[in-house]
Amino acid sequence: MKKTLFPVPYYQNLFTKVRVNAPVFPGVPLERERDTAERAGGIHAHVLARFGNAQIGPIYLGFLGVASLIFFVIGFTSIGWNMLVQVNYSPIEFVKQLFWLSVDPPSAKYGLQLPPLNEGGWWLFAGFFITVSILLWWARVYRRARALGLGTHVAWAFAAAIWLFLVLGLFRPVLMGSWSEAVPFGIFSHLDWTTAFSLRYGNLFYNPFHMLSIVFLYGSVLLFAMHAGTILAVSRYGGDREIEQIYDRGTASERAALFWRWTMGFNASMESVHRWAWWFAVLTCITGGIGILLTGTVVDNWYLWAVKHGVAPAYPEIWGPIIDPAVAK
Ligand code: 07D
Repeated sequence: MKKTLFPVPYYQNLFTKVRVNAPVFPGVPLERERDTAERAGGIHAHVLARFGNAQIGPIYLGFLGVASLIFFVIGFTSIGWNMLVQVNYSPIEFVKQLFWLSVDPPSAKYGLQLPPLNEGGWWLFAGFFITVSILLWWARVYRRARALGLGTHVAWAFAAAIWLFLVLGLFRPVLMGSWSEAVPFGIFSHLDWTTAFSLRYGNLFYNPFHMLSIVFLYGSVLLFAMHAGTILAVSRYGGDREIEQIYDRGTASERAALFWRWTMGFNASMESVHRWAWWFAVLTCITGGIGILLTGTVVDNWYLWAVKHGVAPAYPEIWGPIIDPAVAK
């Protein structure tokens, strides 16, 4: 027992100097022999214990994971090779210009047709392989969770992010009838696309789903900071053993709860705080996807939409009525 104001068990956490050095633990045995067997490798690295678990691996090498990696490598390297061609195969120029290099979707004249490879075809090619890779990885996350007897919460949170990804690169371009609407693969080019998109549709800040998405994004950050801060603050009482704290009567969880009731009158429980966190993260992408899907399909100018619905005040009509620039002659 450590000598403190209240007797508490001396518990190992990030701040203690005790590090476990034991043979690699392959993980719990599972019902299906194959799930237990397909575990490759595993080593200990002392430095990792400062950030998480000291043991790396074993990693599960299943069909879905290997297939996903193959698709990703094909998609990713097809972007890389295209960029290398753009700098005439010069590795130095590749590094110097990397942030400006881009593989762009086809121009509007192709609509949803298959364009020549050098006119957007490579964008479709890479997008197809990366999308398949992400979907396979999703299936892997789902299947591994089931194999371990877990809930599938991580997979469904990942699905929310995939929803936004598919809206940006597939669903909205298809609804708009043109691949040219999609996001380019490039560092600065995708940033420019984002600004251009916002300007083209009358300032995305007026899109209520962009507003909601920001609320949940910033809300997630706030919840994360509150939860992480709380648990670290009570970890000296064993608060980081969160599951036990749900049913144990002890000082950690109850102090944390009282802290929040003292400071703001309400506390989440050890369990519910994770539901709050899950929903906030997931809703960032769900609301974001709805906002993007509506843009250009249902609403053409978010500023004019906001004025019409009393969200934003109209500018004074000094030079006549304000009309949508997209329909101006
Ligand atoms: C993007 C999708 C899931 C990702 C997956 C991963 C690969 C790997 C690798 C090829 C994150 C896929 C993996 C592809 C392949 C290789 C190497 C999740 C994603 C599955 N905004 N804005 C949001 C703010 C402005 C704009 C969301 C703030 C301007 C557009 C979020 C501000 C303009 C879009 C947000 C601000 C503008 C967004 C993203 C401030 C012009 C979107 C949520 C303070 C710059 C996206 C509804 C997220 C969206 C989006 C925040 C300003 C444009 C809440 C804080 C006014 C076009 N903005 N924004 O989790 O959903 O993304 O909008 O100014 O599309 Mg915005």
